[in-house]
Amino acid sequence: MSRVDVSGMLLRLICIIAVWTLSPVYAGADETSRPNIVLIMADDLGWGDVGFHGGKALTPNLDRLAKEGVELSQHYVAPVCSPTRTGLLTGRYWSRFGVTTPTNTLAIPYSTETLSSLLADAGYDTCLVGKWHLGSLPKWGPNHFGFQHSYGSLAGGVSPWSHGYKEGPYRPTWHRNQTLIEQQGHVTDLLTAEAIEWIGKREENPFFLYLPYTAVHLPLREPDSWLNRVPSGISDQVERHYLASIMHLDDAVGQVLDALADHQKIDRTIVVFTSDNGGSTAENNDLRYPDDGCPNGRLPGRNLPLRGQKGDVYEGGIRVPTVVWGPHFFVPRIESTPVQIVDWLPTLCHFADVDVDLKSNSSLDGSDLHDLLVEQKPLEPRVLYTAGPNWRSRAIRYGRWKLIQHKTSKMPTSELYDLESDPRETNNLAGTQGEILKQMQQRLIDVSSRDRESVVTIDRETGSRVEESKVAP
Ligand SMILES: [Ca+2]
Repeated sequence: MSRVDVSGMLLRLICIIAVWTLSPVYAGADETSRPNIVLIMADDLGWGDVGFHGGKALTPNLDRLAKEGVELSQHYVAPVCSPTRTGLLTGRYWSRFGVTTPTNTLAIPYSTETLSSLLADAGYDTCLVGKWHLGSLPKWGPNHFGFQHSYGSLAGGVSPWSHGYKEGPYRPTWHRNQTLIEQQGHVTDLLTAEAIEWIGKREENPFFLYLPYTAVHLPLREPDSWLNRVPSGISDQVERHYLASIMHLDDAVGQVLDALADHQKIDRTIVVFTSDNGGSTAENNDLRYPDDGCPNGRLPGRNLPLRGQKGDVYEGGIRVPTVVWGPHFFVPRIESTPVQIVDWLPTLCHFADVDVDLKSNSSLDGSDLHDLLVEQKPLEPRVLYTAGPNWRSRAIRYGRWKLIQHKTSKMPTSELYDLESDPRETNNLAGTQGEILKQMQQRLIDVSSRDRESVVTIDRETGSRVEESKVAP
């Protein structure tokens, strides 16, 4: 054997040992290894609000997840609430359902396969604790979409102590299994207690717990026990409640992790933490919500160094702090491949050994991130598409490039950014990169061609569902 052969063999041996020692123990999905899935979603938590991105609030539990897990440093969602939740549960762009704004009527057809229904059909125990916002009446609730147990707000954010939605037909919204209920307590504590109780009742079946908190959405009023932990140098009352709300949420995440450990479930569990859109600077004491004595003033949602905020298709509106954690599944690292909320359905189904057959199921928009997350295998180049509120702005990401197209009363206007060199979107290259602009505009036309293909039509007078139709975009 030549010297070259020997050194080649040695090199291969070293590589094999390195891969073997660095790889997690996860060895594919079989009946005994199908993981539990806990997907925690914050509401309006901005890129820069968390401790691991330099936020002012201490978030030791989220920081721990980021340190021990895979931080997805370019994870995109919709700029507002219901669209992100539509994308998460269907694996399809919210625009396919015509959903681009927060919506209180039924958002997706009953017949839609969802992450929850797919996992339930595969033998998972399924549960939603938190904010639904894909149909705010009990008849449109989460139990119709594969959740065996549900609890929380059928509508959007709620007042923290009286748990009501905005004035109008959707105000009574606090429910358990689509029956309206009344309870005492702070919304974050109630959701955490229900989640922990449900985890405690699990036996051998793998489970899917979807835990979308209402924190840190307005209106905020935190208990003294959390306000007292905010540094005294911060005097603005809304900021104090905002930071307390983040710490309260962080503590809730820690309690859920503790419950998983206490019940010997944590080794088999994958935890995903994300937010539904960027941070907000809206007025906290929105008078349309029940008066819970919330302080007046604007929220200090922090998306820095990214541009824009909730509602925008700029990075600050759609790029949110996201971690996937599971020491038995993933090697800790920062993964900067651009990924999107629609990817979780195919990805988590892969972990759960549920075949969604991406190749034949052309309606799905998400990609399977399993091999990226577990083996660090690169994804194929692809377009990520974001339709903003009321279609006023739409954006696509392809590789380093981002196109934003605004709909105006006169001419559509375009912005083009090179996110690799300009992640803050300060230098619009639409005027100087004509060829790239043309290619990106064509990609936007292509990806948006299936928009509105699964729209639920609601009779505005009766509020009843008329049809679930396929209409031309
Ligand atoms: Ca939100």
